[in-house]
Amino acid sequence: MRILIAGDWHRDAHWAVETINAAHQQGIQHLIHLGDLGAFWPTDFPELPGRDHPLGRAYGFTRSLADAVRAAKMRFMFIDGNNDPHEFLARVPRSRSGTAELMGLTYLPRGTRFRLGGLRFGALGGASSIDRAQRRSGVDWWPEEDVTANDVRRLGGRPLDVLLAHEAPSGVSLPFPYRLTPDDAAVAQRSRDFVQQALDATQPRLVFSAHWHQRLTVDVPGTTTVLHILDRQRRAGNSVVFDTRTLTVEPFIQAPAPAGLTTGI
Ligand SMILES: [Mn+2]
Repeated sequence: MRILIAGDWHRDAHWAVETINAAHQQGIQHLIHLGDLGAFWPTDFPELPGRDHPLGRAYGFTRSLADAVRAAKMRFMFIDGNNDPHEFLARVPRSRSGTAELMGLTYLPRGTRFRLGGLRFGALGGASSIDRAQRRSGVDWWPEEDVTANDVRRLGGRPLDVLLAHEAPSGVSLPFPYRLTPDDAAVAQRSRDFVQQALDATQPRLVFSAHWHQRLTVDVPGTTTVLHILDRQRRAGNSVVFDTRTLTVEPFIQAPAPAGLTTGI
């Protein structure tokens, strides 16, 4: 089975629709998104501010995404990043398998385990926003964004083949494209340490991360795990094709969008 893995779309409807359509054209029926998707953002539900689960009344990015996924008959799964509506996602009822089904999209809460293509997957979303000083709590930032010890506990220690995280494990040193204040660096380090703890406990063959807006493939020191970090939207390294049979990870070649493609905004 080939799975498209992507992350950090940041509510970019045009990019989302283009990527989903391109994957569909290439016969890919599964997409896993690594967070900072921005679906179910409060402003996509202007008629029902603060209400629970206003499904079917979404506008903007959430509408465009759900419509594209439905048209492509794709199975679309996502974990949370930092820039995701954590308060809303926490309230959505869970299915028996622990996922949350919303408008044809499947949210994988932190600690969710599932099987796909014969492999054992684990989900561990979350990260800290380095620009949180410019954001407003409950409007475009939620304090639940950071990875916690409880999240790691919920995931548990049984072995995994693939760990899906938004943040990158702390055992890998990254070339940071941003200047972090000491406070921000300390907060980011905590989330990264928790992802590393989950990695050490579950010993996956592969970890997919996002968040740092760069494309990297690196062996995690002291482990047999290979880490793939994906770039943000509108960059060549934003998505990869993961083959569950061969465990290979290939670049996703995305043809330019046809003229007149609607973004649905
Ligand atoms: Mn992020």
